[in-house]
Amino acid sequence: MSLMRWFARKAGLDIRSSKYSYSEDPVLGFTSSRKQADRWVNSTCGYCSVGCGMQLGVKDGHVVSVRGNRAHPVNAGKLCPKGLAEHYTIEAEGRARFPLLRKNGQLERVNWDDAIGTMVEQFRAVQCKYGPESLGIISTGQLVTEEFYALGKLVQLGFGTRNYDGNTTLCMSTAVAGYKRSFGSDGPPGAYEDLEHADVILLIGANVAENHPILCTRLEANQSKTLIVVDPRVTKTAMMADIYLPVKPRSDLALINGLLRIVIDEDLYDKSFVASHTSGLEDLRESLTPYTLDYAAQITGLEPELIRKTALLYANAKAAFIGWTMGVNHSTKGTETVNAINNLALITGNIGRKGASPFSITGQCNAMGTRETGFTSGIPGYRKFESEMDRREIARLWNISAERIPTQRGLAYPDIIEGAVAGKIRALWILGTNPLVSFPNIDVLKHALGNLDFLVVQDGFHPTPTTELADLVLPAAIWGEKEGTYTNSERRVSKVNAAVAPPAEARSDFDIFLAVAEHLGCREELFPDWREPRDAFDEWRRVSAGRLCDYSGMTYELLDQSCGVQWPYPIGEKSRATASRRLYSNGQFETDDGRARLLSTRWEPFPEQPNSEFPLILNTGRTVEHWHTRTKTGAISILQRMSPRAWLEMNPKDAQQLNLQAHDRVEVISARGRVSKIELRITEIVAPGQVFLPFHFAETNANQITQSAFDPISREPNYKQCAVRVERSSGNPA
Ligand SMILES: Nc1nc2c(c(=O)[nH]1)N[C@H]1C(S)=C(S)[C@@H](COP(=O)(O)OP(=O)(O)OC[C@H]3O[C@@H](n4cnc5c(=O)[nH]c(N)nc54)[C@H](O)[C@@H]3O)O[C@H]1N2
Ligand SMILES: Nc1nc2c(c(=O)[nH]1)N[C@H]1C(S)=C(S)[C@@H](COP(=O)(O)OP(=O)(O)OC[C@H]3O[C@@H](n4cnc5c(=O)[nH]c(N)nc54)[C@H](O)[C@@H]3O)O[C@H]1N2
Ligand code: SF4
Ligand SMILES: [Mo]
Repeated sequence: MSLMRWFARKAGLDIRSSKYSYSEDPVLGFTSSRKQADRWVNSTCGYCSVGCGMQLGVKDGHVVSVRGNRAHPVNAGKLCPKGLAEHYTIEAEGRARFPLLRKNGQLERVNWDDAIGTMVEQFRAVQCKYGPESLGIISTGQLVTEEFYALGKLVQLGFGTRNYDGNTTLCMSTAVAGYKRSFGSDGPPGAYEDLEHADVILLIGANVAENHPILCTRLEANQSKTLIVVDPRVTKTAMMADIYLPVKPRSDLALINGLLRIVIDEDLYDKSFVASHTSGLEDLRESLTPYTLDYAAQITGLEPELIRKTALLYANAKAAFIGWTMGVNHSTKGTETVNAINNLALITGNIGRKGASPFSITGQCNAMGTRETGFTSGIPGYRKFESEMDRREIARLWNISAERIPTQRGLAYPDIIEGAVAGKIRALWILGTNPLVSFPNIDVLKHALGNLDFLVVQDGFHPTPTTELADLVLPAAIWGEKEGTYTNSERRVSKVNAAVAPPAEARSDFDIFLAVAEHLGCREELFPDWREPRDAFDEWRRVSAGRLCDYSGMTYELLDQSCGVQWPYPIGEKSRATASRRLYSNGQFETDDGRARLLSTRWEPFPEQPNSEFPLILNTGRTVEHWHTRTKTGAISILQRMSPRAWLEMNPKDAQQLNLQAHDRVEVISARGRVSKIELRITEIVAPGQVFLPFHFAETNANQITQSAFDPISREPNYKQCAVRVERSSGNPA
């Protein structure tokens, strides 16, 4: 049975028909006639970065159903369980409806004018007293691109602080840093279509079957591929593999360096590509000296023959694709691992061609949008803070003095939190993220937030663990209630449209930013004549013109008609709007000399190795039914029923040694804290010595026990390994 059918059966849904309907609505008990929409609004899914096209069915001012858009090139009408139930988020319980200000310890309703007036007054007071950079902003990958573009200008030019980052640093910053180092710019080079054309597909630390389910349909469509999956856990994706490599945790860098050495030693590399389009081969070759087959086998725990077979398959492929996600990024060696992946693609010439690409599979629906237009770790349009030319160019486009553009980035997310602990960050604006569940080692975060003079949280839901701590809660419109664009993992820009108005007094983030700018007195300067997202999009088209992420040829109308267009799409582009586009097809990279860099990397053991007190390695991650901190999916009963609570996966050998039985309630304890009363699943999905806990559940929060260890280059947390022990909970029947 195909994975999609398996999901559908589990969810009781018919995914084959784009006009699927529940015979009986499993949540509300509607009959299908009650769900028959009067009109359909085209949009794009607001969960993951696959970016499926969908249509929202509206009846009497309510979104009563969704269906996949058959005309959309990404998903051709299919949706995964979260997408199929997405309309329930709009009227879910717990939507934020009114601005709330803390008075005498209680959050009380205020009007918008008072809310934003207070916010601006408090932020300004803190900045006057402690300096402009005492204000921090932590944003997200889940707004529309137009909002990201507006927010960057508002923060850097309006508030004048560089200490601005997002939850993307918990997620994709490693891929971004890796791309910049290897290719001179951010930007995933390939296209989804490559999954159908590659003859070898290597997936490293990417569980697409749970987390990017609609990409599995591409894998299934490619009958002649060899699929190789690298993951310490036998995931649903691993179960689809032709070759499964059960690596020891965080040994990927040793594996890839081992593969690189075989390819070079056995003369299997693409000499002409390397000579014409790369630099650094000799240093790379030298750095690989330690990575003999035996050494790689010892570090990874894999059979030497399996490693060699993988190297030969990859190097001899006509077109090879390497996809990776959080198994790589969530690591203090993440950026180096991405560079090693890029090295492997480069020396075999597997980039810029049909089927051939190194490819970070993005996480959130619009993490790409903030990477392109955001003003956090770079200047909009993949411009660099360090480049005087870039600063001058953007200043000219914005008609401001170049001195106002920072010459280097401010603090990254974990450093903003550290700054608050140290009393340097005194006010914080958190939007579209729920760090009280998602940030590692959350006791540090709680300490940081407790130190603040003023905390603003802007979210579509309230209460959440984070809004509950706010001094001011700003209620935001969510997906289905606002207009703009998302960019998916393959750089496809798709339109997002409003089907209904936000609840009560909630406003779109875009409108909130304009109102804040108005109070700050910089609206006319930063957002001249802006009324709606389209105005931001039109300015962004001009600002991106000539850059790698060139939008200048796109219009809202074109995006609506063609169901999404991949960038670069410069003005006057001749090819079909929907054609697949790849980066670096001409062998020209974004570095000064136009060559991609082959970079030396070094494997190291992960921080916090298991020891006698904490003998097990904790891995954390996701399940198909839930989205992150469950503000949305926790409120949708069909998804909640399929996956109601957290569980801990443990190998039968460890369970036997600890005298634990299936379904026992257990405690998971690290040097930082404990998570209590988790249901035990005894399964060979995890190897002996390792356990796995999903991080979706605030009640049993995995980040109570994860550690504060960050990649030195990208600042991304090492979420995937820390040392723990497991005990039976008290009061549990033995
Ligand atoms: N259903 C669902 N889908 C989602 C999301 C969601 O919350 N729910 N979130 C979205 C977001 S923002 C993201 S970033 C993506 C994340 O998508 P994924 O990266 O696929 O998600 P994870 O489950 O966090 O981790 C992936 C895999 O990394 C493996 N791993 C752990 N340690 C190692 C290691 O040392 N080496 C290797 N090779 N693998 C390792 C884990 O066992 C796990 O199977 O999903 C997106 N899609
Ligand atoms: N242990 C462990 N921790 C992890 C991970 C892991 O694998 N293991 N994964 C990490 C990764 S990759 C990620 S991406 C993060 C995700 O972590 P978070 O970003 O904290 O997770 P979400 O639940 O997606 O939070 C998004 C918030 O935005 C709100 N929201 C939704 N739409 C809108 C909108 O349009 N406007 C506004 N203003 N708000 C909106 C939602 O209600 C929600 O509260 O978690 C990280 N944490
Ligand atoms: S695969 Fe991702 S984009 Fe597609 S329906 Fe599922 S959650 Fe939405
Ligand atoms: Mo993510």
